[in-house]
Amino acid sequence: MRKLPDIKAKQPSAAINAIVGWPEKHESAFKHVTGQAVYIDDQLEMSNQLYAAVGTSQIAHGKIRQINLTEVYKADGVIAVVTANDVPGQLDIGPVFPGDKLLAKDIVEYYGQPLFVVAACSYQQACQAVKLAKISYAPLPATFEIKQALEQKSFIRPPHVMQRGNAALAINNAPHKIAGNLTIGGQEHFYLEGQIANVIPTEDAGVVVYTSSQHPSEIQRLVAEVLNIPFSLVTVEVRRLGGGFGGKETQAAPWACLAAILARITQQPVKLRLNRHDDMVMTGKRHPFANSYCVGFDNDGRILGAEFTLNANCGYSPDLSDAVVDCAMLHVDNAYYLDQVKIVGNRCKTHLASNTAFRGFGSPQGMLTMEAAIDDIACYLGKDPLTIRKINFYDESPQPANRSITPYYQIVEKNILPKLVNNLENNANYQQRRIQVHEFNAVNKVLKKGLSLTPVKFGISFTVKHLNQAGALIHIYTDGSIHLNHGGTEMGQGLFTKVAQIVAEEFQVDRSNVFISATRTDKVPNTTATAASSGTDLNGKAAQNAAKTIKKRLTDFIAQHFAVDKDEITFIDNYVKFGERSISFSELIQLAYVNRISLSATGYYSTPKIHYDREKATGRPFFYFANGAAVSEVIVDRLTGEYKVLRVDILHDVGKSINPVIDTGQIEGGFVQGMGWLTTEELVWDDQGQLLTTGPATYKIPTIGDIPVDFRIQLFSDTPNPEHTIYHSKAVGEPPFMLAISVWAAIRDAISSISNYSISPKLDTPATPERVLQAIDQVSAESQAGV
Ligand code: MTE
Ligand code: LUZ
Ligand code: MOS
Repeated sequence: MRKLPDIKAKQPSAAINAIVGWPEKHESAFKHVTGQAVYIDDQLEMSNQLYAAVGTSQIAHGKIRQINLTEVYKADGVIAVVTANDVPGQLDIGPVFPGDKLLAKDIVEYYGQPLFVVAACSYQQACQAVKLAKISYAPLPATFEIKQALEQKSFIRPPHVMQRGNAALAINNAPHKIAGNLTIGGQEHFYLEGQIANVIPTEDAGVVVYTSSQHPSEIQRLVAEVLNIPFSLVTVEVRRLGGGFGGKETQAAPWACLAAILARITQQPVKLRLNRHDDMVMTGKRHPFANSYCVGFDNDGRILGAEFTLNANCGYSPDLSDAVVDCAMLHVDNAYYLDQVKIVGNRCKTHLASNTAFRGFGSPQGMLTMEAAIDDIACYLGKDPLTIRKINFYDESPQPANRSITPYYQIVEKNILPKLVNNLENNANYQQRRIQVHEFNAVNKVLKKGLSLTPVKFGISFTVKHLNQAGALIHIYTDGSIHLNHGGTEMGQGLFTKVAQIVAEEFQVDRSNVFISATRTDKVPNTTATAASSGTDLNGKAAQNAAKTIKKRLTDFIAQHFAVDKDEITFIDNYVKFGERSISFSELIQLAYVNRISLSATGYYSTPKIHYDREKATGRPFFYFANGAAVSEVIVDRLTGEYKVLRVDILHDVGKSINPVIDTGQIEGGFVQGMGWLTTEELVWDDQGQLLTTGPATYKIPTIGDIPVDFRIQLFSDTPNPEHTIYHSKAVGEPPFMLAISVWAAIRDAISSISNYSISPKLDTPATPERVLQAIDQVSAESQAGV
């Protein structure tokens, strides 16, 4: 037992650093760069560790005639082999709707679908054994393309329509109309750490699961269902992910479930890690879309009616596709008021891996379609696209005229975009550079420059209402150190840093006195995936609430113990002051402990105000909107289709920033990842549905050389979130991804210059140099023919 503290008269001196608003570095920054951050494959292994490998379908669609695993069983080091028939509990691991099979049974539906799994004494032995399987199939016709699926009416979930007024009539009555279509490519997540899980069997048929998942509670549920045991016997731990980007929201689960079954059978720890090739082949990606649009507009370019059909390639199973396509539909308006509007969303079933969440969750594919239409209108009317964008913006504040209502009847309140865009237009010298670009293009035959400013309005909240909740747990130990836990997962985005800052701020102690701990289902239960950019909004508030509970107990205790008024008590600079006296935080904790005050508390938060009726497509699905805008300038080689991004100016709104360097990092990373999606990252399948781009040699993500030469990012200052979010901040994880649309639009602008801006080029994505060259050829031919 320690000596009881003396009550000091001394005033606190040490200044608190790194609390809310402080540009503190990522909690693991040093560990990331030095290689000391422990990922699952770095964890110490047990002496009886086993390693798993997955056997997969080698055709895209067919009946399974026979799975002969005799040679697999006999192979060196093999301890156990599991097929669909050996799954002790449920075989279906669909996250929302049934349809995602842990292992194929009777039928295979994509090339690379897991059929069986092997545990062996080494990773190499497991991989070798898998190759010895003899599987025969009766092939069935396979569908890979959206067009084909639409013709066959092959949908994984029913189509959904959102509409207001009579769009067709409004388009028909409009002075002008334009129709177009756009094919949008998918995207591999390319998290640096691949999918992995390590499962350790415990007493009473339970398991401890280490997984690289954005959704520990869902892993807990699915492992329990697959093993047929109560959820309480499954504990899931996630310290950090080496990137998730949505790819580990649902699709980290199969590997944890398979390892769990093997661990159950062998009663040994089993680790399942996919190598890059297998990861790319077996897991789903961003949904490719084939969209069409039709807009009617007046002489100024004001949109009077709009129709959109959004067709997503969902792959073989439902996974999250219903919500992903909803999210595309909810964002097709982007920043623009659409008076008479009809939006159709189709979820096409194909024989490919099941496509899943990816930063933006379908909304980038919706927004891109709208921005294509806007640029087409500008070209048609011979106006600057920025003029058309501005004229169609939602009003700054709801007016009686009501150009503030989204197609789903949520009112856009306090719209800061018009002001933000004006600001960026001036800071980035848009108008002057527009003239310079024209001058440059007039005298350069081979090199053509393009410029574009595009905005982003992104709704924050899970559209499924009950997901908008979070929990936290705080313990203060008797040395005064604070142990922090919450339901969010750290995937590099800086969530743990921000939540620790929030807790340090609440207690007014040094940030270094708040100790971050791994996310665990036995500490904070029933959590939501860390997704939809709401990690900090939800878990930050929950942790703050836990801290407030303890702080209130401490305040009550001081008031009673020292006979002072509660109003006199302040937590400041690692001390608590009351009247003329003060006590250090750690001394207070000691004192509270011996006076039997509980120093542990849970906290909880649920987002207010939101509701959504999906059938009627009306409500307030989003608590608020996040905004930003970007100006991109590109230079395109007319002869080769190659291009370079010369300069990017971003102005992004994060409300009152909890951590400006982490927020800036998210904006940089999101933008560059978006640029990769729209430019260099191309997924290629052969005509049998086998993915050919299975690694960095054939699938090109952006590298340091692709970063814009001149990259200027600013946070829109003095814009606290009008809603009561945590410290009036705004979510930042996904919105900046869509700022990259400006790069694609700038490339189109450069190509259009060849026709003296009379033709709006068709440019599907990714806009690889090949596609850019095709567009150049097409625009040249059409403009020579005088089309
Ligand atoms: N940043 C890093 N470094 N790694 C990631 O995996 N995922 C993105 C974004 N930023 C991701 C990231 C996605 S898809 C989401 S939804 C958010 O982070 C999730 O975290 P948040 O809600 O805490 O912002
Ligand atoms: N939105 C949503 C999301 O409503 N549900 C989700 O699961 C989700 N995941 C990622 C991003 N947005
Ligand atoms: Mo992010 S796509 O919401 O995981």
